[in-house]
Amino acid sequence: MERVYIGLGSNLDEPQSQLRSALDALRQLPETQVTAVSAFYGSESLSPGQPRYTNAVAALETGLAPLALLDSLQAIEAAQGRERKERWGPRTLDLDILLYGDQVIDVPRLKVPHYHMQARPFVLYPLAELVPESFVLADQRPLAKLLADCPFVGLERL
Ligand code: J1D
Repeated sequence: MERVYIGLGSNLDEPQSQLRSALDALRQLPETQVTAVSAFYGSESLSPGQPRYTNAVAALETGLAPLALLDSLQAIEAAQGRERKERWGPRTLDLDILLYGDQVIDVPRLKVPHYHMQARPFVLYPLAELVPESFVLADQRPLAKLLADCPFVGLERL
């Protein structure tokens, strides 16, 4: 079993309900337990002109291999009506693998630690709720350093 952190995001069709449904779906995955969930956070979209996002982070213990887990997450996104029209467009549900145990993964479909997480307060602050203060990412970056470089600006704890 590996400890995995999943980033959840939504800015369409009642985002908080989308996140709750996604958490229920994560709880149904085989060989998987959801062990902790952060608070939900509201923030403006990084891409202008979109509705506000709701984001959270969940901790999982899973026996699913990384790409099997990614397949499962994409199936949950599809089931909740995500349309992949625009890469950075509004979304009913976005599920990202932030961290997968202490593995560093760099294949075309999957980059772990997630390649945008260091610049995203709506990922780092909920993650910080679930890990010890001394937490170090698989690529050896201390979470405290990433937090210091990414101020808690524009985040609303819901
Ligand atoms: C694709 O990336 C998938 O097809 C995967 O194959 C691949 N991928 C690579 N590594 C992955 C990993 N570790 N986990 C999951 N998929 C991985 C997915 S993708 C990636 N898209 C780019 C995004 C989606 N989010 C947004 O665009 N503002 C706020 N406040 N909150 C948000 O959540 N999200 C945004 C934007 C619009 C930038 N602004 C936001 C938020 O990053 O192509 O979806």
